[in-house]
Amino acid sequence: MNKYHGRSTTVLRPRNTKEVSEIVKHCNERRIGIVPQGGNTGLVGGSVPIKDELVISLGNMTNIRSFDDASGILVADAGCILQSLSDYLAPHDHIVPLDLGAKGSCQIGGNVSTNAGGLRLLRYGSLHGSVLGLEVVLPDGTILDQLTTLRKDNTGYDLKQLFIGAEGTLGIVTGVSILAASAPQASNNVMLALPTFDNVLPLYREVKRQLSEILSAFEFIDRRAYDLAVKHGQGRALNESDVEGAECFVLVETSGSKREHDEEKLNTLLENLMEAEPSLINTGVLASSPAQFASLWAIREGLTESMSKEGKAYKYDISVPLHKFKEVIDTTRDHLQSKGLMRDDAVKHVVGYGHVGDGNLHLNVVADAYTPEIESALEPFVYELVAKYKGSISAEHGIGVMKTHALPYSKNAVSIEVMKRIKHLFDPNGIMNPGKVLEL
Ligand code: 2HG
Ligand code: ZN
Repeated sequence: MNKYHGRSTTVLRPRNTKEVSEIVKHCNERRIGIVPQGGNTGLVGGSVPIKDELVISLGNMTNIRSFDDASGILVADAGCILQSLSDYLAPHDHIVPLDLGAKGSCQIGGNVSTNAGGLRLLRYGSLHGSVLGLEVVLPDGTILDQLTTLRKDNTGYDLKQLFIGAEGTLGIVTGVSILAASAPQASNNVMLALPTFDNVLPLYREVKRQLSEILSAFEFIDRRAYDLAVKHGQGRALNESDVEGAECFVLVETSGSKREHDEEKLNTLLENLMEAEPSLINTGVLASSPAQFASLWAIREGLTESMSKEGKAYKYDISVPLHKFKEVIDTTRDHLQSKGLMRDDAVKHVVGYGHVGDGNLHLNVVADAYTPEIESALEPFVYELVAKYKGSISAEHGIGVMKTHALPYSKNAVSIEVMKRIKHLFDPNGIMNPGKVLEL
């Protein structure tokens, strides 16, 4: 993000849980603040020190502890890179039930700690469901071993859930037990160009109805976001004639167990969509080869990088009702215009993309530079808009340091008070990722 900067002098890279425990115990006794760090791909500054905290990087802990190909249960060190886990599971016909654009560098411990959502949550659900157990070093150095490999374990408080999405404020996740999914035998995708945003919802209904159990992703990209991805060379652009007049795009993925069956369903879907009066889509580009499948995904997965290449991106990762996606983007743009901030390219673009199936919009405001004027025009404006629609100010990226002040837009006072009590119970000295999730 190039937005958050601390003044740490020290990074430690422990090789095993015992070393993490010893470091944390030492820090707790001396009241030294700690920032646990995975792949450092977060977007809200959760893994970046605020002051002079000690950074504990998990990157040296990369052992796969066990995998059972009958149950699909994988147990791995927190520092395993998501892509390496996928590569490990591939010959065993399994996949990690989580997929992100950052898969080449994000780590499973960070994914769990931030409760990362990603591109296939629609199909495989959230980590609150697929994580079966965790090993965590608590802020006093105690190792909490909850690394169970049981599908069912209904024995009182489910402690692991507290650490999923705690962003390292309650302890450091050092090991993860996760339920891998069977690898689909056939995957396909299609990029649909839509004449108007109003068609997204009816399209989603239709796609769900017709593709049913093989639908694995339904991603929304608005026109400006698509154009920026193309400009910055992400994936191969669709033909000019195919995208002419399109207001937005939807990338649909299917994952099933029989190619002919899935292809038949997809082709029938496309025919029905084209024949409908009025047609819900301008056109659909169906991947005809693994290379094209990857290229269509590259457009979607490359959006974040395109925003960064284009300028400084203010990112609002919000949950709002699906039919409000466009309104949120347009209202924000109008607001910045009325403040005179779209003049001289101070703000260059206001774009939206996201996970329709999860009601999660990524509103990106790309500016020439991060400035106090733009920030004060955006906040609390965007958060008030989200609160008005009873949405969430963070659908999947977490709170980090970016949104601690905005927590009350999504959580009531009683909830925040309970969160503070939990934080105090685990970390009475406040050494664990201080200033993240909850304000200092
Ligand atoms: C995505 O869905 C990520 O691509 C990043 O959550 C979102 O760049 C963003 O704002
Ligand atoms: Zn996302």
